[in-house]
Amino acid sequence: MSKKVALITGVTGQDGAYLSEFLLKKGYEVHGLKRRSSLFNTDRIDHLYQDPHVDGRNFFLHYGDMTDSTNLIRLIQEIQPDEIYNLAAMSHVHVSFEVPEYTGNADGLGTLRILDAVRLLGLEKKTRIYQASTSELYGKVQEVPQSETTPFYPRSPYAVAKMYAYWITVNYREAYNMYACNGILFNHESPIRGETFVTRKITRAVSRIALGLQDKFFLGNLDAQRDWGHAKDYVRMMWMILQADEAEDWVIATGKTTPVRDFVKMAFGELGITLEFKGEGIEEKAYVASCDNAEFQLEIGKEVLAVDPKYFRPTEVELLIGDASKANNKLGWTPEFDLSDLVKDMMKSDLKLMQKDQFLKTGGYDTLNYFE
Ligand code: NDP
Ligand code: GDR
Repeated sequence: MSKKVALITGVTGQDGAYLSEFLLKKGYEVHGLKRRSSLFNTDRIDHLYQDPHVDGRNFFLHYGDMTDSTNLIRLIQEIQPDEIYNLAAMSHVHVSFEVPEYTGNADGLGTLRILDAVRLLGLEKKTRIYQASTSELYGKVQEVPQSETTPFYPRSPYAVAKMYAYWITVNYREAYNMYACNGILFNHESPIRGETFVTRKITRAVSRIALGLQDKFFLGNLDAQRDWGHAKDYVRMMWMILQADEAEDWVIATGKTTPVRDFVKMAFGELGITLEFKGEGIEEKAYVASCDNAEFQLEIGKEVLAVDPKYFRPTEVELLIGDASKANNKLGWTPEFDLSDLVKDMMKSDLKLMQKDQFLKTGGYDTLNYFE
């Protein structure tokens, strides 16, 4: 049997990297769409790179952009994928308030461009499409836990763009009998999560504070509650969705929710540090209450966290908790990682990364000034 061919948009992102690894292990030929940027943007997939001069490659990168239809049509024509995983997006909810039109173009219309390219090229019967939908669609709380039947109420330009993407995927499935599915994924994180999402911002800052590289850090809404899973479990489900007999839409979540504040406590807890939170709203702060680890010289009573309203969003999504029983019952999906495994994995990796920074600092190699 010939190899299956997959195209992953957003291959340089967190999920793109894990999914590439997963599909390569399954024997796929994997093609990834990456943007041209003035700095290298392939850190997460550099370990998968294969020398173009060597025969038998199964991982290929192509320049492209979700805002460029001609590029997408040409690539899909050349690649003739059996499966497309549409993961590319301007994925930061807060930033989408700053760049709403671009977000609509890349995240909303970008999805249409993929679907329509498949239709134009007559690949409706060959190519299966996975659309990276999101729990942000639920937005303002209508019911908990949120499932495939919960009504949507998007609360950001990002979520509104993703709502267009969700429905255009359903529409193309119904109108043209295409195999196109939405995975409505709740937040999923990992050691390679983007540094400006809250979990990674926390694990990086906690590691730096413990090592004395930073004094304190600032967050926004500490009360927001998220259903956090591990990206490794979630990319497995993306693949399972496209192997199902019927094209359908699926919620993927752990079914447990946790406030941002508790994630902070868990991250410090990994290093044997406990915190005391005092004050309310924008006055809330966290102080070191105890430190059981002799490796870290943290003074008891030291302020390590404060709230900065600049991280508040104009409209917030307060509570997300997903009900993945459909995926569980029909596809047999259950997550292997729980939140404490996730925090452990992220803290282990960020502590190591920051120890490397500390080492460079001690050696005097941390400040290379190109402009001297
Ligand atoms: P990341 O932000 O880590 O990755 C996004 C990817 O999209 C990057 O490869 C980025 O490229 C690429 N990209 C952005 N804009 C464009 C564009 N205009 N053209 C081509 N590529 C573009 O996101 P995640 O991996 O975390 O998420 C993957 C997808 O799943 C996204 O669509 C996200 O919205 C969605 N999602 C994520 C969830 C999560 O918790 N992680 C939950 C639910 C949905 P570059 O590296 O150059 O920036
Ligand atoms: P989210 O993730 O908006 O859920 O979108 P993010 O980690 O950015 O925020 C989660 C919650 O934490 C609160 N928060 C902060 N967030 C950030 N980024 N920075 C802070 O300093 C901070 N302080 C508090 C936020 O207000 C929010 O309530 C992610 C993305 O991956 C989307 O692409 C994806 O669709 C959804 O998850 C599911």
